Amino acid sequence: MTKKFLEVLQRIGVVIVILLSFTIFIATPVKAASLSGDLLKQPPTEITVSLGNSANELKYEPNHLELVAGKRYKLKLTNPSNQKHYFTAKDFADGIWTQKVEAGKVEVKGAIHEIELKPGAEADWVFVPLKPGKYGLHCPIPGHTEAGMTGDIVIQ
Ligand SMILES: [Cu+2]
Repeated sequence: MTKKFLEVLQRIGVVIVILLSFTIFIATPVKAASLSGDLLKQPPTEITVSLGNSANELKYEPNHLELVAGKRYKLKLTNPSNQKHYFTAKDFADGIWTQKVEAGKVEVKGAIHEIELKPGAEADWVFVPLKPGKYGLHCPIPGHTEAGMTGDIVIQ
């Protein structure tokens, strides 16, 4: 009698564990979906980065960014210099979720790995950092990286 009762209890225990596993399995994607819905309503933190400057120095201003994973950002890129520059940070781009890049009247949705700004151009990159780490940034135009057009982006 007692032995049988214990067996029944064990079976119920197993069923409860299985049910709990299913609940976690099913609940996780739903939670992620509502999280991203909330994120899109979150006003983005704006950060402006200048590619070069009006004195045509080969540098980013600022050249160090600190971001927090899971927050929404609008990175405002500008090029006040008289030559084109790139914002190239491929590993960083792999570690974020890009919502869109806006430039003029155009919005580009989805993953972006590199942005080129011609003289006087502006572009807004809206994204959510996901993967913590320290990532390099550079301008691959010959001579620019060597002249100091580099930076780093930290995701905490
Ligand atoms: Cu450059």
